[in-house]
Parts: sequence; structure tokens; C-alpha cells
Amino acid sequence: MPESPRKPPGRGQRDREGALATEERQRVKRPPKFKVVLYNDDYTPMEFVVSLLETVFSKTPTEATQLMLQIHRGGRGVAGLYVLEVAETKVSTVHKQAEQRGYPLRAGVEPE
Ligand code: TYC
Repeated sequence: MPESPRKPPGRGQRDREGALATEERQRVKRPPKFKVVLYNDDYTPMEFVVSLLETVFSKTPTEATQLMLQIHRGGRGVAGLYVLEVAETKVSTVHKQAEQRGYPLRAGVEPE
């Protein structure tokens, strides 16, 4: 819809510096998000995966159990959506905790 002529001009029209107005728009853009994907394997105990989904990915016990079963049956599943640095930290936490117990559980990061 065209703007009403009575409406006060927006910031873009008020600013004399076009570059500055552009920068302001970019600064409030949401950063890209990344999926943390968990992969099924034959050895990691179901209870351990459920516990990780609760503690690392803030799932409720019901959500964690349903997601674990979805991964168990389908081969992979999305544990959460985060900005890149947080997603990478989640993957490291999963690998570290699984390795500490000798489980082969794998996780990875994918663009949203
Ligand atoms: N398939 C495993 C088992 O039967 C359970 C499992 C679920 C493992 C999800 C990894 O990401 C996973 N014990």
C-alpha cells in the first residue's frame, strides 16, 4: 500500500546518509540459524540420548523420548536450532559426553 502523505517520514527518508540507514537495517537482521543433527547408531543407550536431549537441548522428558525414538527409527533428527557458535558448542558437548562413556554417538551442524 502507498504511504499516506500525512505520515511522518521513516528513518530511511529522514537520514541524509543512505549508507548509515542501510547499516542500521543490517544491524537488526537476525543472524542465521543452524540445525544440530543427532545420528542414530547401534551402541549408544537410549537412556543416554534421552538424558542428553534433556540436559543439553532443554527438551522435556516426553519430548526427549519421542525425539530419541524418531532418531532411532529414522536414522537422524534435529535436536535444536541455534546461532552457529552455540550449535557448534552443543555438538562438542555431545561428542565429549559420549566419548567419556565410550559411546559412538555423532552429531553435526547444518544450515537451517
Ligand atoms: N539405536 C540406539 C539403541 O538402540 C539408540 C540411539 C538413539 C542411539 C538415538 C543414537 O542418536 C541416537 N540403543
